[in-house]
Amino acid sequence: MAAVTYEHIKTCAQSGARLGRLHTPHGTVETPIFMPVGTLATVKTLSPEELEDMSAQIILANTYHLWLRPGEDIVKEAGGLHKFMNWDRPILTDSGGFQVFSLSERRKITEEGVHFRNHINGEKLFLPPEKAMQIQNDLGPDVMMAFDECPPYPAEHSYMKSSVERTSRWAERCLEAHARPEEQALFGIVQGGEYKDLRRQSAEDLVSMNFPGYAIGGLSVGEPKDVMNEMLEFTTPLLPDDKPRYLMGVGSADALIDGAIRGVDMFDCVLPTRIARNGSCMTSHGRVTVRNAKYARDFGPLDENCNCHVCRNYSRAYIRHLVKANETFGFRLTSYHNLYFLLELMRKVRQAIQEDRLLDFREEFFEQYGFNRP
Ligand code: PRF
Ligand code: ZN
Repeated sequence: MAAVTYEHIKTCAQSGARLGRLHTPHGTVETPIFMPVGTLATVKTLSPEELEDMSAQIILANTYHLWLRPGEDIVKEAGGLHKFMNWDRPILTDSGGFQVFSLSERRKITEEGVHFRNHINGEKLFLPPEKAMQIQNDLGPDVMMAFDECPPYPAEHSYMKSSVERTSRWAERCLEAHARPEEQALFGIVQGGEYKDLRRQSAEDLVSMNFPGYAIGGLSVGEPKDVMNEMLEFTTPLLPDDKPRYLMGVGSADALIDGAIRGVDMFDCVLPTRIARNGSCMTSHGRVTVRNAKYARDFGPLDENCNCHVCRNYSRAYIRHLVKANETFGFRLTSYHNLYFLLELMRKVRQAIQEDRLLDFREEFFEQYGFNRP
């Protein structure tokens, strides 16, 4: 029995979006789902108890960061990530490839793996696919990710082709090196940038390797929204219906809805927690930048349509004051609200799929959010 299985419940008759469940060793996740990012085994500013309180079902952590500190050996000795951080719901870890590319300078990609410098102390490091698997086996998440290359946008077709082929060879090496397929699922990552022929090649290569789930990588890297939607529309039908699909690094409200409509089941992004630390809040009427002077005497909630603990108890004026004074509590409040907002959005998306009305929901949501304004 595979460590993680996907149960398809129904397809939305109006939009084609999928409603399902992901069964993992740490419980079941309802899909489509948004996964809060806890890079260093903490979702910045929030406790696991608060995450449970807002009904977070699965969180993400990063191989690269936990390898550098505290080191996967320490996490393993603690009994794995779940015990180490006191979170007993599902965890997914990203493989480190993307983080190496986005954080470190002077990296060199070879067939063997990636040579780069530690972004904290400049020390020389080497990360091959086998090491990314060993680290993730030691960290012990429910879902681990294959080691891939996510080239920058735009990239030449010729470069992208050799990159996709290398990512397929690395995927084989990941499967080979994975020590605990009975306890941890390993997902493959489709690349290919904006090139349909390469997306097809990548998807076919990976599907032939029979992963228990597939991610779509290499999107949301600076391409226009239409390109991302077109690539999703092209790629998801190439993936098996009985396996979960995960769109990596996407977390804006509009992209979550548009991704679900194109058959995506899982999403993650630092966006809600990152913008929270600038005092930016996601609301049913679009972004609210609470630092703005116009909220100085606004004693209403961040979002009058939000039922979160923050919106029920704290005002825009108070949160603005805390954020402007750089008080930690302010960032906790904005982070809590933003994650609650996206988790609640996904709950509404699942309900709309259940009721075969996700396109109607999209219209209503976008109208209020401000996307449809001329
Ligand atoms: N690959 C991996 N992690 C990722 C990405 C990817 O392509 C992206 C792209 N948006 C985010 N995170 N391994
Ligand atoms: Zn709220």
